[in-house]
Amino acid sequence: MGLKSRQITEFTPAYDESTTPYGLNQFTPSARSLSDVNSGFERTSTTSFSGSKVSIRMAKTVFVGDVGVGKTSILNRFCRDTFDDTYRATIGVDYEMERFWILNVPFNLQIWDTAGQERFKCIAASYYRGSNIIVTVFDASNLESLSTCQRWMDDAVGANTVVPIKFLVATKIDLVPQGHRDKIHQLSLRMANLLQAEYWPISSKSGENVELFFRRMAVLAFEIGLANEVKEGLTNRNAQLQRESSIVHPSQRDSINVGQRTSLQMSRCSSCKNL
Ligand SMILES: Nc1nc2c(ncn2[C@@H]2O[C@H](COP(=O)(O)OP(=O)(O)OP(=O)(O)O)[C@@H](O)[C@H]2O)c(=O)[nH]1
Ligand SMILES: [Mg+2]
Repeated sequence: MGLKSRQITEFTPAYDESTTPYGLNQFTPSARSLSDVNSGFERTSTTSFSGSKVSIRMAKTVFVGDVGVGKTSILNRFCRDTFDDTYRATIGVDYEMERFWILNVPFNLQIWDTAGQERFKCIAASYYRGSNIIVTVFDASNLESLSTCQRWMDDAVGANTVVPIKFLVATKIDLVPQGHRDKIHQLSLRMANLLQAEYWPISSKSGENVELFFRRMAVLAFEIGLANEVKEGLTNRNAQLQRESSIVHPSQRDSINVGQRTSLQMSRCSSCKNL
């Protein structure tokens, strides 16, 4: 569990707004009105939301990528603000939960950190399902790990029925000499474009861009989740309306059978008054 809750009041933009597939760069009116509903809520407890007007929104995030590229280190930097030079392989999967407050609305980022080692592939892959976000990570100082990103992304996305939000993260950028960074960005952006993913260069060692990247994940997942809720609401409402209009009411049946009794055609029985 993360150490602190995080307030987000400003929408976090993409690292490179000209190339991201997710053009959102400000909160939508739906998010703002949700915020208004929650504004009177006391944020003193992290658990007592049931029965109140606040419901916790959540996104499942899965980190994938080659062995040793730096997935666990990203989480250690963000969740605990620590960095360790010693490599300790992840065994199967690890789990973290981070709580954000986005415009006064509680939002949980559920994070699954999978092992890059081939022998854990099966276990790790069993956690891909139901993801809202897939983060494919590569080591910016080892471009071989960039070439496998498509396979990691395809495997993780393929386990889902709805395409998750996709990120491509170049980590360890502290190891890339300044003069080479542009070249790395160009290659990474090309891959991000191929994967239809948003690109972020970060360093867990220096902390560069780590906080911004997580905030970006949270606001995008929050907004896209909200848009889906609205869409589902509309779809359910349309289906309900369709069901209602396809019900042939006894009084309407009469009017169809006895076509000449036009006076009956608009008549309804007493139980329909409120329809
Ligand atoms: N210089 C530098 N080293 C890093 C960075 N991120 C990770 N490392 C180092 O890279 C090694 C591997 O990092 P991990 O985070 O354990 O890699 P992983 O992707 O989780 O590896 P698996 O769990 O085996 O899949 C460790 O020795 C880290 O200290 C970074 O941003 N900069
Ligand atoms: Mg790891």
